[in-house]
Amino acid sequence: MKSLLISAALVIGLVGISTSSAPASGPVVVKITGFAFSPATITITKGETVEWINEDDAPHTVTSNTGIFKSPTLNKGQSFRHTFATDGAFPYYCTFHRGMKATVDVK
Ligand SMILES: [Cu+2]
Repeated sequence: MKSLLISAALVIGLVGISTSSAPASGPVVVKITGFAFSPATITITKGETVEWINEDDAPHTVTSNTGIFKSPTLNKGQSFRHTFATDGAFPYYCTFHRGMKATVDVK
């Protein structure tokens, strides 16, 4: 009985966290596929979160040209998120494949 109460408390706690921190619309997804970011240019609203998902067999990174975000190495199926708090254009690339370039425009 005691463990049941603890489990219930944990579930309520998790629900509380997810409803208070998750934006209503969820992250904007950019896929990494075929050695490219897709779509390469996205426009989002300030405060939104972008989630990059690597669908390639090769490892990639999501690395800001100006250092404001920097993912670890993403293997197939792994993802990385960044929330953009200020407006502007944020170019980024993959450290393993310098030809992989893309931009997040925040309005
Ligand atoms: Cu890459």
